[in-house]
Amino acid sequence: MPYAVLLDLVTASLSYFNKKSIVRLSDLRDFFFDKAAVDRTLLGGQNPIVYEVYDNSQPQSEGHLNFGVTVISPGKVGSEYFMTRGHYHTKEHTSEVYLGIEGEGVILLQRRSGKVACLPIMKGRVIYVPPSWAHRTINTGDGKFSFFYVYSADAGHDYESIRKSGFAKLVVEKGGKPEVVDNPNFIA
Ligand code: S6P
Ligand code: ZN
Repeated sequence: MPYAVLLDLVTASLSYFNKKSIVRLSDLRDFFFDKAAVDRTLLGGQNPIVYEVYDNSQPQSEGHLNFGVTVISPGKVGSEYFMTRGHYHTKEHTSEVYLGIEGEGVILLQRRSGKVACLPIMKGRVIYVPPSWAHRTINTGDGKFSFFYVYSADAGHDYESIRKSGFAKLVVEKGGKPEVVDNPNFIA
């Protein structure tokens, strides 16, 4: 059935969602560059929430759209800002739209050829993620970074390619500012 939800554009909260995911530092060990820094934090007894996803998940079939809000906490692992795992869609011809709601961040995009793009996201900015581009979002600010997304419900998520090869670029803090640098561990 058709339905409506409210998206609070100040608090970035949805009045309704049917799936909530909480992703902690321990879930992201393979994705951050500085694994020793991840281990130090975990061994110190801390396992912070890096991001949460509030999803309106539809039947996983062609024609449906999933939509929701992702909230990334502020923080860093070594010099690398808190971020999502990032993924290609399993159905590579599917695309996605992001809308910035709160805070500051960037979206890192990458094709399998190694071609990359990096676009800032802030309140009101709409980003189009075309087919075949992997995407990862990164919180480069001091507060929460939240955005709305919508994508094909049957897209699927290929996290393994990113787990193995990483992104060609890292977003790190240098001299108090975000900088996009080459990832020495990237496997083309
Ligand atoms: C799904 C869409 C977002 C992300 C979310 C978390 O296609 O791009 O909902 O799932 O931002 O990122 P990730 O990479 O851990 O799925
Ligand atoms: Zn996606």
